[in-house]
Amino acid sequence: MRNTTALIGLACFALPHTPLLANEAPIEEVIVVEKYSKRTILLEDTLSVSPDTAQLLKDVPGGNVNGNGPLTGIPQYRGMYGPRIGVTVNGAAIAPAGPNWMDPPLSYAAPSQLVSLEVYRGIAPVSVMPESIGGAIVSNTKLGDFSETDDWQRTGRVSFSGQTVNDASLFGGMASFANQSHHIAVAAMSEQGEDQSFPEGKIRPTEFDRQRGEIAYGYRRDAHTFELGYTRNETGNTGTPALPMDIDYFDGDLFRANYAYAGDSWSINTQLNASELVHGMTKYHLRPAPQSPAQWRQNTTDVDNLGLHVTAQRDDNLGHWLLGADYQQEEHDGLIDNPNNPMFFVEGFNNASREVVGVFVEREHRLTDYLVSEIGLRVNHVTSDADAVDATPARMMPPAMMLRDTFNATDRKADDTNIDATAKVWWSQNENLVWYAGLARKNRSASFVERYLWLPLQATGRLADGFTYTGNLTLKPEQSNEIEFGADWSHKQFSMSPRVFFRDVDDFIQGTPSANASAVMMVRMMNMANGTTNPDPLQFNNVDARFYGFDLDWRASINDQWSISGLLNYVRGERRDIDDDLYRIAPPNASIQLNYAAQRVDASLELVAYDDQTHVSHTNREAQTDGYTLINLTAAYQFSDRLRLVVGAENLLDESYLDHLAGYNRARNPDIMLGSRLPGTGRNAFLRADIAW
Ligand SMILES: [Cu+2]
Repeated sequence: MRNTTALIGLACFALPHTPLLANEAPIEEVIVVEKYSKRTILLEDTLSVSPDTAQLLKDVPGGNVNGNGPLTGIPQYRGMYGPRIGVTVNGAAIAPAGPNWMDPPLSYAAPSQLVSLEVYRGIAPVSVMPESIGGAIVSNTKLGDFSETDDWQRTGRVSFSGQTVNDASLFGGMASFANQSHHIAVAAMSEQGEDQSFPEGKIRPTEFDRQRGEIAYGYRRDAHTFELGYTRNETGNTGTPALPMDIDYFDGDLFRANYAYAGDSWSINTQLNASELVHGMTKYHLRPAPQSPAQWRQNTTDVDNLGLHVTAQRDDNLGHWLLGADYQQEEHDGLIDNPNNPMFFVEGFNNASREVVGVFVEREHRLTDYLVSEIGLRVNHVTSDADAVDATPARMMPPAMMLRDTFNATDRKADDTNIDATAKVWWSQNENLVWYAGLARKNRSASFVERYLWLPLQATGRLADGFTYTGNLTLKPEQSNEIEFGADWSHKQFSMSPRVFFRDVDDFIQGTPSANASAVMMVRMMNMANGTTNPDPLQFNNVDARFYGFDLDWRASINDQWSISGLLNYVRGERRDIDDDLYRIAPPNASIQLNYAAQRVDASLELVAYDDQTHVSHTNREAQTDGYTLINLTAAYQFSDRLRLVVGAENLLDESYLDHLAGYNRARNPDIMLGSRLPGTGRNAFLRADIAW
């Protein structure tokens, strides 16, 4: 079993503590690319109780999270978020069922279920996944593993946790039976919480409710391994106060099948996945309903995902070749209606589909004992299509009729061929210092929302800026050209990994004031009919953007028990075609942790500081925020091999603050004005017990 020292200091990420040239290691192993190119978070070792896996990204340099609700954290990495960040869950790239990403891909990896989270530092290799222009996150559920003998072995674990800020509780457990050839595991999880508190009241609605079950089977013979897995996800009433509706349900069935062959110099990895996700959301069941019954709305959506990822790796004396191909398909439907009016309907998306076929080759090559390179090339063919749409407004209001008829009369098929290339190099100057440089050109084609949203709606696939949007059938792919530099410096007692990056994105897809007269007129007519004051709509268009900044993590050990570690993040996102900043970019921030780790005890005191965000988007009418400082405290005690208790407090001083990435309040609430930025949560005390056998 895991022992306390493995939990060293609550450091959730694996920093390169050890000197690069271990005495016993042959000189060939001087540079282990894996060590520098990503950060791995083992959730088993983290002491968090958040139900939202994305929150853990704050422990990674460059990482942050855009929060739209308690289960709806959207990863942000170096200023990019949404579909620009590639995410896989057990090998699957999941297109969310919610057109507003109420179920971001990472929400299908629940933190209570023993997940490992690998966050690529900077430029992600082309082999990891297609279209990951902003970065890549790979998560895998850990449900035990094969043992080394023929005898069956049993392992298991249950976790309980509770927290005070929202009276949330969680129960999770897993059991695994394995010998050297077979491996069976089952896992289940149930969690719920009430509305979150902040110093001036409650954030409504932020209740949540989620159940999940998982079963996996693995078979191993010689060099061959087969695995099958199935996950059932049921999310119930869950608030998303930054969005116009709340979650009624998410029902998901996720299947996966893997085959791996590990030969002497060849290895093959095949991952097949399919999922069916069904979703309902409303404007009236969790938040105060609109006064007029005519304005009640519910939206039911679904997506079918199918994916295949195949790689073959050949190792040689100087590195390895990686060849591969992948396929991703998603197909979406969405229907808005009103339970008070059976006549009313809006087909938001009808069979909107997107397909990516990719082939790639990657070479990791040791040029000298001190110089290693990784070169990658990928070609993606992206096609998308959508069927004709209809809606009651389009039968009654001329501008909606015009939008529908134009959409239906246009060729909606789109097809792009995108070529990505990456080149990275690591140079070990001495045993304590490795220099790094990376260069990449990557592309992303428009998402189905950006392309096929035909009526001005607040369905933006992540933005939550309060604007209505329409899509654009003629969007060109985004093309990102990036360069990054850094160093990994590690001494016995001190290590530090800084990176600077600079990225120009041509044809960046961004909402700009709509030039479509019908869309503008439609929004104005709806304002008159409903007494609302929605601004004129935006339309997704190609603009030019730039991202730059730096980030680093560091650690210093004071003695065997005490250490200090920290993060520092700075990113800017700007438009290049006009004088404006990009929307919803993390403010400069830093954290410092004082860690204590002894035989049975782990404790940490953390100081998190966010600066003002004054670089805001005028196009998206984004409000500035002030900086703030939070103090968090955690302690874990290992009673025995079987039992560990964790206690902690987040926002210990009950600081009142505004999280720049939290979005704006869209639900009527006596404690928070409509349209004002959502506050951060107040003091949260938590307790967690892990029992393992
Ligand atoms: Cu939704």
